[in-house]
Amino acid sequence: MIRLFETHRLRETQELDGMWDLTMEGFDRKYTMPVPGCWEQHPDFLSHRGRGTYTKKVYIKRSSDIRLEFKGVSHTADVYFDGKHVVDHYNAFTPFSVVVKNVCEGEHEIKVVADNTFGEHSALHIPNDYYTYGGITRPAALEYVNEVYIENIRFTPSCENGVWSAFTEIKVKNSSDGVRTAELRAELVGCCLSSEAEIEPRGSRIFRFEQRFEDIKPWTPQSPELYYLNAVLSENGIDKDDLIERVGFRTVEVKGTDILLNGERIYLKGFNRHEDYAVDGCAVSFQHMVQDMELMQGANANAVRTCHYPNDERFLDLCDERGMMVWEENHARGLKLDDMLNPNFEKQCEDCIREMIENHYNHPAIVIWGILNECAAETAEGREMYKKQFEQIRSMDSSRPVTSATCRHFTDITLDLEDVVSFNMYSGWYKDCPIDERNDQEIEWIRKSGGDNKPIIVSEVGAAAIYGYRDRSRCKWSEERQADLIRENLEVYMNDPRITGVFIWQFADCRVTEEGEWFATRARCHNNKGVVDEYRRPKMAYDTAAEMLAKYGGI
Ligand code: ADA
Repeated sequence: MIRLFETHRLRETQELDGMWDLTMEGFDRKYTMPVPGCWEQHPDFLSHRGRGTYTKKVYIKRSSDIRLEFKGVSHTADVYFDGKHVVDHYNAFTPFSVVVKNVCEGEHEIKVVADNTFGEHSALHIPNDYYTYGGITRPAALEYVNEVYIENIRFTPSCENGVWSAFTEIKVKNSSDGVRTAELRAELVGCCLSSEAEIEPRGSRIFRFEQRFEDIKPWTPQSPELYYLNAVLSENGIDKDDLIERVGFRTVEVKGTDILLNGERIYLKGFNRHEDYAVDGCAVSFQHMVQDMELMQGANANAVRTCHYPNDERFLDLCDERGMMVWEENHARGLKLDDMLNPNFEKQCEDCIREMIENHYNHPAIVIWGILNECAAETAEGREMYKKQFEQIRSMDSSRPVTSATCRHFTDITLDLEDVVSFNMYSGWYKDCPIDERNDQEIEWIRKSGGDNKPIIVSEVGAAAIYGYRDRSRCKWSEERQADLIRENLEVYMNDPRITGVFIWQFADCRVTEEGEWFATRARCHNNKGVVDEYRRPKMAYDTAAEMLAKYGGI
């Protein structure tokens, strides 16, 4: 399952989930492996870092151009079709696709070489406080595409004096060598659009439409109304391709120190969530995504932060349906300046941001974009990279605010660049200090350092506990102390009118890499700050979080 709704009725799609053959460099036997999935679920590869070659035979039932789409391969993919290299991609967390021209009817082979090794070739996947798995970790599909086809749809809603409008951009690609005339029609909420245009050989054209809508229902966390935008492309009056998008009517803006959704102040309260589940690794199954949603909403969360990378679209679809607001961010965690000066860093970040926004733009649940969690924001060179990435996001999407979670307290020199200031704070865990005093110092510094008159979010707050470790001394690492610290911190942050959101670190325990010496402070080679463990077994802190998130904070 690629998405939670059908994206095509006309274009034929064949999902590539199922068993693929796998050979692993350094291993002399053949394996079969489930896709989507991590190779770490196999007993021979529990902690394997290397290059695995997946192959699958596919039968193409009629000659056609074939579009291959991968929603995520961890962390680098080299893809071959009948032995010919057709595309490569870096980053486990963003989709990529390729069109293979003129494929004849019959049996063909798709080969994917997945690489999860660390080194200079990988500036973002590095030894870290989360695990980089290996494999074809998100769904994949094969599509029969016409030479002229719909590449994507961007939907931008707006509201003026209570009247909703939308700006719809439909990008059509002509992969043939001749000029083609594309006839396009689209339907949304009973309103029909149509247009016709010539497209140059191997070129593309964006069809732009502006519309007003009378009786639509807006998307809100309490009432997440969704609508289908159905685009069909014809040539000479014959329907040849289609694309269905699911959209919501909502606006997000920053006004002084508030974040407004449809003109109303919102208070974001919820969890940081890694895509990691005990036996699934990062290839979290759909039913486990639903379980996570039930548990987070069951704890009165109205928001989730996709720490620290773009998420699986099925989870974002679920957020759209459940009214769970999302802070989605590009892939980066705790990179020092040396890491950011890796020659691959800037392009790998730029590609990740582009792919994140191109693919996730239409999700109404995403209300804010984040970048560069706890990276070198205290340095002049780092500031230039933050500036460039905020500019890239704003050039692609002016409909959402931008932020970055900092831990460079009192030294961060990027607060003036963002729309919303966010900071990570572990008062009582890493530092025993009075929470309220430390909070006052932080906000006073923010206001004097470029963050004046901006919304403030506490993007991380929490403590660790080993599931099942109970201790009446309430010492650190006990479930009792984790619950105490979450209560004490949220009492301060959720009662502070200067703060417009709080994300608990973190929803569930997640695996971390042994490399990079994380083992020393991460018992079990896990980040144990979840309010549930990696099997989603609630700790005492789960109930404390639920109580606090219900008690305080806006909607
Ligand atoms: C940082 C970081 C998180 C996690 C957390 C922790 O704030 O952003 O990814 O590492 O610290 O558990 O200490």
